[in-house]
This record gives sequence, C-alpha cells and structure tokens, in this order.
Amino acid sequence: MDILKQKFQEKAEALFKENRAMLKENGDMVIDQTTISQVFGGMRGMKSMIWETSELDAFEGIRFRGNSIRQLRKLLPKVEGGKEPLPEGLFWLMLVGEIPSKREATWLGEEWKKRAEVPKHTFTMLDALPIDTHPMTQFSTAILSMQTESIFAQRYAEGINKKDYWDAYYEDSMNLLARLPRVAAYIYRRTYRNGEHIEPNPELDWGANFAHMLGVTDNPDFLSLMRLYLTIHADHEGGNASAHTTHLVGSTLADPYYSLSAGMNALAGPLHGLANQEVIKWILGMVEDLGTDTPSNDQITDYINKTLSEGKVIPGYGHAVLRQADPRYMAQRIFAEDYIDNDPIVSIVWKLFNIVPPLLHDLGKVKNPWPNVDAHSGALLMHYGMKDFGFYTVLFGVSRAMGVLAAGVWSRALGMPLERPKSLTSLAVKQIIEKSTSNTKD
Ligand code: HAX
Repeated sequence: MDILKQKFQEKAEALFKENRAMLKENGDMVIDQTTISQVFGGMRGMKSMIWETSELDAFEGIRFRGNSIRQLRKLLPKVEGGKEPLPEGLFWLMLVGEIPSKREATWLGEEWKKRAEVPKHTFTMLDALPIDTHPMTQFSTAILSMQTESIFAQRYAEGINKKDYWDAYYEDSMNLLARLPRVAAYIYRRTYRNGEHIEPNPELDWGANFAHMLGVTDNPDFLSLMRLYLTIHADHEGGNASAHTTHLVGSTLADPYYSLSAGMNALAGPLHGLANQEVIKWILGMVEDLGTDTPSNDQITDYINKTLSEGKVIPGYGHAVLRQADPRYMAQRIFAEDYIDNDPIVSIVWKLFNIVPPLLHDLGKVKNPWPNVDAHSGALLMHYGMKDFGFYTVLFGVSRAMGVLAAGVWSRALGMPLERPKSLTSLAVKQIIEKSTSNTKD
C-alpha cells in the first residue's frame, strides 16, 4: 500500500468509528431549521452534507483543513527558489489533513507521473469532435471516455466489499488527477494551436508540466501562476454546484469518472465556473465598445449600468456564501502586484474592484457586491498570452478535480449513503403555511 493511502486508511478508520459513535449518541440532535425561502431559494445555507476537505466562512473565505490561502502560500512545499505552493501538497493536505513535507509532495508528483498515461481512445474520441466544441464539453466527455479504466467499476462488478470502496475510489482518483493535465492540454492545443501537441516533461512538477504542455509562453512566471491557480481553485467546501454534483453522483456509487464528468458539467455554467470566461469576454467587449483599453471610471460606470439595464449580471461579482472580497481574488491580485507591471486588462480588473461594488450595493438586492475568484483569473492568463478564454473553465476544472475527488474518497471511506433529499410541490408548501397559521389561531 502506498504511503498516502496508508496514512489515509489510518485516519479514515478512526473517523469512521468516531462518527458512528457520535451518530448513535446524538443522531436526533437538531442542528438546523429550514425556511420556505431556503426551499425556494436554492437551499442557501442549509446544513445538509459532510465535507472534510475544506470549509467556507462567509467573511474569512475558504480554509483548507483549517488553513487560509495566505497560510497555504506559506506552509505548503514549493519548488527550489519558488514562491508559489505545489498543488500536490494541497491534495495531500486535503486528503489526510496534514501539511506534507517536501519529500511527500514530491513523492505524490512522481506517483502521478507513473499513472499519467491517457488511454488512446480518449484522444481518438476528442479528435472526432468538431473543432469548435466548447472546451468544457470536450473536457467532460474526455473524462467520461476514460471510464473504461475505472478500477472502482471493475471491482464493483467483481463483488467488492463495501468496506473497500474507498480503496478503489482512491485508485481511480489518483489516476484521474495524473491524467487530467494531459487531457486538458490536448484539448487546448487541438482547439487553439492547430493540434500541435507538446509531450509531457517528466522533470517538471504537476502544475509546471501542465503549463509546459499548454505551451503558451516560455516565461517561467507562468509556471508559478499555474501552481498558484491550481492550488486556489481546488475546493470551496461541499455545497457549490460542481462539488455537490460530484458528491451526489458519487453517492449512487457511480465511479469517479462518472461523478467528476457530471461535476464538470455543473462547473460549465456561467453562474459558476464559466464566469471566468464571461469576465474576460465582458471586459474585452467593454474595451471594444469604448475603443480604448484605458477607460475612465465614468466610462466603466456607464458600461456596467448598460449591462445591468440589459438584465444581465456583472460576471465575477457576487457569491452565494461569501460576504466579502474573495481571498482567492486577493491572492491573484497579490500575484499580479508581485509579478506584473502595467498590464491594461489587469488595470481594468483593479478599477472594477472600486467601481462595481457600490453600484451593485445600490441595486439593493445583491447580497455580496464583492469580487469572486473569477473576477481576476482571466486577466493573469491574458497577460501571459493565453487569450483563448473559452479554455479558462477547463483550467478551473483540473484544479477543482483535486478537491472533489479527495472529498469523494472520504465519502466512500465514511460509508456515506445514497443522497436523496425531500422535494415539495408549491401546493404542499401552501398547505404547510395554512396548517401553521390555523394552529397559531387555535
Ligand atoms: N450582477 C448583477 N446582479 C447580481 C449579481 C451580479 N454580479 N450578483 C447577484 N445579483 C442579483 C441576482 O441575480 C439576484 O437578482 P434577482 O433577485 O433579480 O434574481 C439578486 O442579486 C440576489 O442575488 P444574491 O442572493 O446576491 O446572489 P445568489 O446567491 O442568488 O447568486 C451568484 C450568487 C454568484 C450566482 C451571483 O452573485 C451572480 O450571478 N454573479 C455573477 C456570476 C458569477 O460571477 N458567478 C461566479 C460565482 C463564483 C463561482 O462559483 N465561481 O466558480
């Protein structure tokens, strides 16, 4: 058994026992109440799921196993002389709750290299898709096409003991993470670079090798950006649409390939991960409309008001949980301050930070007028020459896979059941109200 799996097994067995005892003792304790607004309003804030890998606070933002992004940048292992964390280290942290040593993070990177071979039919399948197929469609389909390799599905068919589900889930998750950068880079190169593919470089760490295969630039700062990008997008607790979808599909014991592909379909929505493409599309639209890449505050204000008056949202702003500027946005801003001088799109992104929130606040209905992670990422990618914004959500997806797969291994280890919440008709809600009102009168 490999070192990470062994560590996981020890932790998982202990938590399984602890949770079962806790449930036996306290299973009937009420921890939440549900309002009609929550039932109609996308289940905001309803406590309904166990998710071990990260936790989101509305004001402090995301914490991965208790660590903020600022702490991750300090504590996670880095390459020699590098400033940004290795995403391999974050996966280790999410899976077993410990900051890995440099040796452990390197071991994980090497393990992924051994598992990195993508089945040939995945490339054949991608090549058969029309070239203008959206990269997220290609990504989700490519993940699904690799399901032929699922160890979980194979062992289930052979009659696996439910106590061993997590083991097969772990193997599939490790294989998927090893292969996703190659698959994603293949999609990028076939869609935007005439199908001129770049072989992996076994000397590089996971994030840097991905950057290398994308082949956007020789600038080593892009490797640093990729390491940071892949770290900060990995997880955002369990309730966001991509995580929750992966979790839901996994709860049916569909294997990680089915689950992750489904999660990526959720990420492809413009209110979720596709917002990173929408932000740059919107900013480029503004630059074109105004005929300048150095618009004044008044010009930007007019453009925002025009967007709102057309019944559209301002992409990259707002959040279902956060109630302050997203620390993932701030981490990218700090990166830009550190690495980038005078970039017109980055400058617009920073101007928007001052202009958008008061305008959204004045609408009187937006609960969080501050920027989210997607408000900044595209400007950094544009700076290094990745102008193909249709691909941005795939980058997000490669990172998000780490969080949702680590959480999936935990779900199987903790014996999480089939997810099946209760739905109501509008009439049923009316009847609940009537009953409650007549009880009060009585
Ligand atoms: N621009 C304009 N209006 C906005 C808005 C924005 N950025 N954010 C919220 N609103 C509006 C909502 O559309 C809603 O209007 P209606 O009542 O007319 O339907 C109202 O304000 C209340 O919404 P809310 O409660 O503040 O926000 P929700 O929890 O319903 O939605 C969203 C959260 C992220 C979907 C929302 O803020 C939004 O659409 N933002 C723009 C898209 C975006 O950036 N998405 C990425 C989010 C982060 C993420 O998942 N990244 O992957």
